[in-house]
Amino acid sequence: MSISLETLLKKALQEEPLSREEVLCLLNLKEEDEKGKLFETARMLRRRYFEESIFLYGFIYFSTWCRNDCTFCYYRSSNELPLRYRKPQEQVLEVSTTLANSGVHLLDLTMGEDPNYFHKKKGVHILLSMIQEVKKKTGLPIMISCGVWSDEVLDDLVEYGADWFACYQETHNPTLFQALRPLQDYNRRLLAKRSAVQAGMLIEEGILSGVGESLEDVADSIHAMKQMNPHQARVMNFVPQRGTPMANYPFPPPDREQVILAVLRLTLPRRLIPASLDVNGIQGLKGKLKAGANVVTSLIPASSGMKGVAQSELGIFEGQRTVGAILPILEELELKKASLQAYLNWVGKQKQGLFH
Ligand code: SAM
Ligand code: MD0
Ligand code: SF4
Repeated sequence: MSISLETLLKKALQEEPLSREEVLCLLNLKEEDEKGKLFETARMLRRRYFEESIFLYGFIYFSTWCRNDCTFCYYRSSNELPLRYRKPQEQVLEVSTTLANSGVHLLDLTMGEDPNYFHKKKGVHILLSMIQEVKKKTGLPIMISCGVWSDEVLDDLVEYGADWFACYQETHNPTLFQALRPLQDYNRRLLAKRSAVQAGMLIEEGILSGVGESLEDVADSIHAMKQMNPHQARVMNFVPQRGTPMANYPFPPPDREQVILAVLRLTLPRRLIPASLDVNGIQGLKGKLKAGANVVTSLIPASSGMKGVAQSELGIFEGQRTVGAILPILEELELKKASLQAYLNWVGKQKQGLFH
């Protein structure tokens, strides 16, 4: 039995759960006007919970060294092309302060699974102290995107000031996961997010689009994310990387990512959904905001010497990944930067929810 798009979107607007078949029907939309209706519904749901307010996340990729060999990532251990760095705490503090002064709501401290921090007890302490100092200096909420850690370290992260734990599954098809993240354990990565919640952190889950997944795989991921109910959920189009086994994969069309993002908004209307500048930079921002995103991520100060992940350079030097550069775009879409207090309230409320 086929169901009309209007009925389906009305159901989503009433926040009735969508079946797998209905999610697939949305993911399959081809006509521009149909996709337009999907995006409009996603925006209505965003407005219901967040009005016109958008949150902004500063991004600090403080070490590009990594022991893993993810096939999609420029910084995989076997890629010899990247010029790698490990920034000293002093510089991390400097960049954090610049970002905080520019008006971001959160600082996302990110690294590869850098053996210097992972393998030695001392390494973990350097990381913990960095978190503590950044928090002390800026007072902003902190997200840690540093790979999979033991439950013991997750507790320490909270103690030293981490508020968020980001760790993307990329796909919820275990076979595809294994191809994307060879030698990493699917369940361990999944369970780390549950442990992070138990430790007292908010969590972010995410998937990649264009890495060989089927639409059924995407529907399964959307279902898995509904079950997990992460505080923030993302999709990012895969950006092919030089020097990697997936270098010749096509760059998926932007609307692939936008449609999945909108379906995520329909599935998790009260959650944060990012529009990352790390996929197609400032040019891609409007489309993602129009599809229902309510966070802009991957803001990087122009002269910081820090890199992005999927787009290690795009728009950074030109200052296109700064608060000042995106404010006019928000205004054009009749959106506005949220107040810091609004963000702190949201995070505080979600944290209270962790213990119920
Ligand atoms: N190293 C940590 C990890 O893997 O969890 C944290 C940082 S990792 C670089 C952050 C995310 O960037 C990955 O989980 C993946 O979703 C995304 N990413 C990496 N390479 C990408 C690419 N080529 N295209 C799109 N997204 C990519
Ligand atoms: C972003 N480049 O938001 C960042 C990164 C990690 N938590 C986030 C993928 O796009
Ligand atoms: Fe390392 Fe993360 Fe890149 Fe994988 S995605 S190679 S874990 S930096």
